[in-house]
Order: sequence, then C-alpha cells, then structure tokens
Amino acid sequence: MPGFIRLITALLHFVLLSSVICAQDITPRPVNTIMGSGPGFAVNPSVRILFDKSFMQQAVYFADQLEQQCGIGLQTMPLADTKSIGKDFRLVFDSNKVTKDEMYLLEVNDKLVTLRAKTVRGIINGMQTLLQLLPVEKTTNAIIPAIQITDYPRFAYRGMHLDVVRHFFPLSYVKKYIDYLTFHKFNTFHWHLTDDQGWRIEILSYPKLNSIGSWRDSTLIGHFKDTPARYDRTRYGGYYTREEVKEILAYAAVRGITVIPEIDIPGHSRATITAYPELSTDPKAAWGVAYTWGMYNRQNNVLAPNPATFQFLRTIFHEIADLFPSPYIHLGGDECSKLWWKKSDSAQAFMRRNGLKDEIALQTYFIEEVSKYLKEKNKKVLGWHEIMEGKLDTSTIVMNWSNDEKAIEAATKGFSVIMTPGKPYYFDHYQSKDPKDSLAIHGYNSLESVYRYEPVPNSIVKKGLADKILGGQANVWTEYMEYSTKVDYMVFPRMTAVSESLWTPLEQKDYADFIRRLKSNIIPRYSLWGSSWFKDFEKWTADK
Ligand code: TNX
Repeated sequence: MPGFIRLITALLHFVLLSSVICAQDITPRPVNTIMGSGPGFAVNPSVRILFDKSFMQQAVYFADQLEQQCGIGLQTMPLADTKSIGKDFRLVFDSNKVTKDEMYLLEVNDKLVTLRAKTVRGIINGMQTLLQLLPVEKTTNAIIPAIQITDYPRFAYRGMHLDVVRHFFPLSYVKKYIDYLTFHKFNTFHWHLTDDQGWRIEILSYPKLNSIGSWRDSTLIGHFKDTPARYDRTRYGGYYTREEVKEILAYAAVRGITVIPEIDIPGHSRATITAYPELSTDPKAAWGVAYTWGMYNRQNNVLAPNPATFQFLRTIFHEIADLFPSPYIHLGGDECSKLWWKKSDSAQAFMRRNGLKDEIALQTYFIEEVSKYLKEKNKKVLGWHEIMEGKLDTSTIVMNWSNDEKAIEAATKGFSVIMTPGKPYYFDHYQSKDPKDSLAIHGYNSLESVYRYEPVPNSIVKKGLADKILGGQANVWTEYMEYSTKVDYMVFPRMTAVSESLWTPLEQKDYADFIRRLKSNIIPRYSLWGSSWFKDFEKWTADK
C-alpha cells in the first residue's frame, strides 16, 4: 500500500474510532478552563491509572467507571511502585497547589493526564470531569482534549434527599442514586429513614420498630385528594439491615459522599408509636402504620414527653450515631402537630413541671434533649426549619424548606442554613402543566425555575447574611413514586440543574448553554445508566 494511502487510512481510522468531547460541554461548569494545544491524550489499553496511596480506592472506582463508559479496562498501580511513567493517568495527592478541600486540578496533554487533589472528594470531583471529557461509547481509542482545569464548588453543602419511607427502594437503587450524586459533584446524601408510613432502618435495641413499624397493611391508590379514597389492602414495607447500611456507607465513602440519616421526631412518628404505643400521647388508641399521605394533624402523630420516650430517643440516637460517620444527624422536627400535646393531660403536666410555657417550647425541649444525646456521641444536629420555632442552640443547622423570609429569620437568629425551598427544590412537584403527566403531589417546578433559583437571594445578601447559607438541596418525597423509574423521571433533568447552581460561580450560569450541554453530554449519561427522565423539559418554562 503506498505511503500516502496508508496515512489516509490511518487518519480515517483515527477519526472514526475516536470522538473528542468539547471542554465547553462539562456540567456543572468548571470555574476555570484553559484549552491546550496538541492532539490530546489517547486512552488505550496500555494506559495505566497510577495513584498516590490515599487515592487507591478511587483509582479502582475510576477504572470501573471507564470500563462501563468506554469499555476500556485499565490497570491500576501505586505511583510509588512505578519505575517509569509513560502515557498514564496520575492521581496525585497535592496539598500545595490544591488550596481548597473539594478542589481539583486537571491537566491533560498528549503525554499525561494529571489529576491533583487533597481529599477524596476533590479527586472524585476531578474524575467526574474527566469522565465527561470521554465519549459515552465503547471504543479502544478515546481522546481526552488537551486542557487545564482549576475547579472547586461554590457551596460547601450540596445535597440530594431521598424518602425511602413512603416507598421503599432496593439497596441497588440507593447505590445507583449515590452514583447520580457523585456524577453531579454533590457531597451529601440525606436519607429520610423514618416517618408515619414506616421505619426503614434496623434498630437492635427496639426490635419492634422493624417487626411492626416497618410494615403497613395497605397503601393509598391515586392522589390523597381523590374521593372516595382507594387502598390496595396489601402489606407493604421493609427496612435496611445494619449490614446493608454499612454497605451503603462504604459505597458512599469511596465516592466522597457523606450520608446523613434522618430519624424524624417528635412528629411524623406513627410507625414508632404503632410499635411502642407507650411512647404516644394516647397509648390505648389503636395506632397503625399510616397508609395514606398528606394528612398533617391527623396521620402525623407525635411522641409523648415521658421517661420511656426520652430513654427511647437516647438509645436509638446513640445507635444511629455509632453507625453513621457523618458529623451531623438529622432529627426531622417538621410538621409536628401541637394538638396531640394540647389534648394530653400528661403532656400538659410535663410542660408545667418543666416550666415550658407552650407546645412550641415542648417541641424545642425535645430537640434540645436529642441534641444533648447526640453531643454525647460528638454529633451535631440538623433539622427542618420548624425546629427554630423556640429558642435553640445555634450550632444546630436549619434546613429551610420554606421561603427566603424563613431563611432570613434563621440566619438572623444565628443559625447556618441549607436552602431546600419547596419552590423550586421539591422534586415531588410536577415539572410540566400537562394534565396527562405522571401523577405528582401538586405544584409546578419546571427545569427552568430550578435552574434559575439562586440559593442566596438578594434579600439575604442585603442583610449581610450571605455567609450563613451553607448551600442547598433538592428533596425527593416519594408518596407518588412507587418505583425507582418514577424517581428517575422526577429527578432528571432537574437534579442536573441543581448541581450547577450549587457548584458553578453565579456569573457563569447560563440557562441556554446549560440546555445545550444537557442535551449533548448529560442525557447520553442518563441513557448509559438505564435511567428514565422527563423529556419535555424545553417545552415548560419558568412561569410561576
Ligand atoms: C412535607 S417538607 C413534608 C414531607 C412530605 C412533603 C410532601 C417536610 C420536612 N415534610 O413529610 O412528604 O411535605 O411534599
């Protein structure tokens, strides 16, 4: 074959077999990107993943991801054992050039790919960018463009929540969900584990929480406003064993994700008092694990302030604190209906004995007691914004699911705040106004409104309270999400929009460009993962 034909064949081969992803396609958008010159780095089976010993597990994780995405299996090897570095990936621990915890520095040229970080989270974040620079297709010759990226998050707290009570999801899906978070550079998984409709974590010291509290006899069919209400009369439930929880924690740790468990007290306690009626304000009532939704004040029952309850709380929160490495434990505190305490003579007597002037003060008493128990285990408390109704220790973090005024109230009182406003960060709301859209709770949070939401609104900046906002989180309440495919449909692509708001500098946000990147580089990932998503996102805009 004459030389020039061979050359053209080789060139054609190269063009056909390799696809170069554009650096401008990365989501969330990185802080600073400089395009290099040269052909870029060719990833072929002779490339190795060389790692500093602190990143050993992450090297294996990265090799797995590459294999899944591109079908290329690469060897991993400690940097220290490597005599010569050829055309390789290098995962470098570097606390000089890397100045922030979750930051990474990526440098790609035709000889080397160097990723620097000083924490697991940093290296994991950098890997997500690298994976986005690689094609989503099986290939033996993927090219990473020559590039230099300096990147770090705007907010310290970037979370996604999942309610596994209203519907229960297999362990495999919890892992998949953690993978979604990892890909989107979130750092926290908020696991809503207990509620009126079930108790979803094994507790050794109070076994009836599982044998009784994890199961309901029936589940509402359709919307809770439908009349007449229909029920499926089928036993439903389950819980994660401690071994399974440990498996999730190990899985999350490799990916730099903190898992914050939520044990919701003193309201949302129907499952608890069904298992242990002596903890309720009316022990003789025929409690049952709730099988309908949205019945605040009726279904949503509360714990009684009695010695058995405080003993219970101390024991289970200690058990939870011993299991979860997270420095924060979420104790719920939301929608605690005061009417049960008002009607209860013994609750009223308790309030008088302890000088608590009203039921709000009693709620605060509960939160402070549990804070004390958690402090014994070196843990701090996180709770929904209702916990600040009384006077509370301000080292507690407030998760605000209401509006900006509530955030201002919390920040003014001295609390740090995480923004999870119902509008637009509740993903149980509709993302279209199409009457044929899959059933949701109510409301309308379009992709555009999610993207345009600013977690530090001007009203907060003007009051000089901006630094009280730690970050944000979208919440996924699953009353109307019976299967994991429905969760996927409700969270995608809105989760991708939240990730950019929490990571990317505000001045670099651009909705039109986000949509372009979503279509070119992110949606192919949803397909790769076998996940469903809401496809009509361009049709539905940000109108209120
Ligand atoms: C309120 S927001 C709740 C949840 C429901 C949700 C439905 C919050 C802390 N509590 O128990 O699932 O509304 O949108």
